[in-house]
Formats: sequence, C-alpha cells, structure tokens
Amino acid sequence: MNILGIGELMIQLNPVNKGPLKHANMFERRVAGSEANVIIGMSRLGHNSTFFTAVGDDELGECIISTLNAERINTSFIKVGSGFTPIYFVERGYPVPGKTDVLYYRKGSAFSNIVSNDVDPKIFNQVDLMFVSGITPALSESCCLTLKNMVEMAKEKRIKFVFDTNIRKKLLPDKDIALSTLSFFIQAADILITGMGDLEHIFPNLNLDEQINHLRDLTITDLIVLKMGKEGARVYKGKEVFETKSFNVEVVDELGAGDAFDAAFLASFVEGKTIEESLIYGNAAGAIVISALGDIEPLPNWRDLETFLSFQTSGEKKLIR
Ligand code: KDG
Repeated sequence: MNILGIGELMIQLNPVNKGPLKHANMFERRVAGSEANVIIGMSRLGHNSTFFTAVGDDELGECIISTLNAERINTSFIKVGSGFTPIYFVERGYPVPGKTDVLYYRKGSAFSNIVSNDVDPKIFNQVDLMFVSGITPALSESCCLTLKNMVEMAKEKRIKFVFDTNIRKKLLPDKDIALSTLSFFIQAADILITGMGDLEHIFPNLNLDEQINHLRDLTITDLIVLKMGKEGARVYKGKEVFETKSFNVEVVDELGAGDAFDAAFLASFVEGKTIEESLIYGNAAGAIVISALGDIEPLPNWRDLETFLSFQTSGEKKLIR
C-alpha cells in the first residue's frame, strides 16, 4: 500500500540514564516525531511511504531528512527553510518510574509555519491511506488549516484517512480547545485511533463506555481503535468489541510505543489480517519499542515481530543463536 504521513519531526535529546533532567549530562541525539515514527514503522513493515513536513535550512533539518531517506521514505515534498528545526529533551523514568516527560523547543518551528500553498497536490498521487495525528492541528492555526485542506483533498481522491487523537497536553492543555481543535479530524476519520489518556482529557469523569459513546457521536467511522497501555488494546467495530492483552516487558523508554502500535496494527490490518491478529502485532510492536531507547531505532520489521511473538509462546526453545 502507498501511505502518506504528515507531521513534525524534531531532534530528540535523550539522556543516557534515567532520572531528573536537570542532572542529566549525557544525551544521545536522535530524531523522532509521532507521525513519522508511525510511517517509518509501516515502511519497515513493507509499505511505500511518503512524508510531508517542514524543517529548517540547517544541519538539524538535514539530519531529519537523511533519517527519513535512510528508511526509504519519499522526502521529495518536504519544505526546507520556513523556520528552525525543533528540538526536545526527554526526561526518563522520573519522578514516576517507567514514565517519560518531554521539554519542547518547537513553537514557531518551520513546520508550524506551513500554509496550504506549501503542499504540492501531486503528493496525493497513488496514495491509498493518509495518516495524521492530533499533534499537527495543535501546533499552530496555519498547521491546522493546512491539514484540514489536505484531509479534504484526500477525501476527494477517496484516500482512506486514519486519525490518531494523540493529544499532547503540553500543546492542548484545555479540554474544550482540545475537542474543538480535533473535532474536524475525528469526524472525518475512516479509522479512528485513540487512547485512555486522550479520552479522559476530552471527556473527563465519565466511564469508558460513556466516553466511547461520545466519540462515536462525533465520527463517521464505525472502526475505533483504543490503546489501553498496560491493559492492551481494543477495537470497536460496529456493535462488536475485540480485545487483546499487552505483553509484560521492562520499560526502558516508553516514548514511541503508541506509534509502534499504530504502525504494526495498520500495516497488518490493511494487508488483510484479522482485527485480533492486527491487535496482537500492534501490542507486540509497542512492547518491543518500550524495551529499548529511542522512538525510531527499535521499530520492528516482520521478522522481529515474529521472533518476539514466538518467544512469548515457546520461550527459549525457538531462539537460535
Ligand atoms: O510519540 C512519541 C512522540 O510523542 C515524541 O517522541 C515526540 O512527536 C513527538 C511529540 O510531539 O511529542
């Protein structure tokens, strides 16, 4: 399948050790960005991918483009030079063990300055599926407007539109603004992905069934995917509900686990695997990514997924060194 992803990539400065950021003095420089993580994950699982973003005309922008090129992503539509390349710092495992926080330097970035004229309509040629998340409309008004236009163009061309609500509270701290910023995309999605934290942010103090019912009222799709972290994942398809448990692994760096889930779930689902199988591959990819540093580096290919899953069922017996 041909996939188009849209979103911001940043330079990630990830401490080598866990602990408070103010005492971190050794960092590894990586590249990450939620939507790009998903697209790279899908590329590793065999799908042709194009990515639309913007970066600064600087060394860090070049680093981001070469990362995408190395993953066989088509970077020819990327805009260079409309602002600076953003950076963020990660705080790992502190103060809540196993949890991660981020410190962004992204306001006014190259991507947040994009306008609809920066999008070459040829980007939609031969695309089957477009992936977007709630981070992009939250970055700036022009990002939100550009993305709305892109969704409309994709719809005209009958491209399947996948939307992950993917709320970053640092970008959308107010629940009403969060809901109004995301409602166009929630409504238009052909596949809608969300998480427990996102539902709690936009529909606080309700039980899960009530939250899902509210979401159903806002969207045209009958396919909602719910990421439940340690509890696994669920799909609501019409009146049916499918659920699979997560895998128990040591958390090294939780960033990117949800993106890895999306990549493996979507890659499996669009190539005809059942909903249950797709959920299992999604959970396996999330578990693999959570067990190693970085968002992009540990994203699995099919062989990695099969090795992980066969270890879950057969243990050491099937591992040959
Ligand atoms: O999904 C992991 C990402 O959230 C993170 O690494 C960076 O894209 C990012 C963001 O906007 O927080």
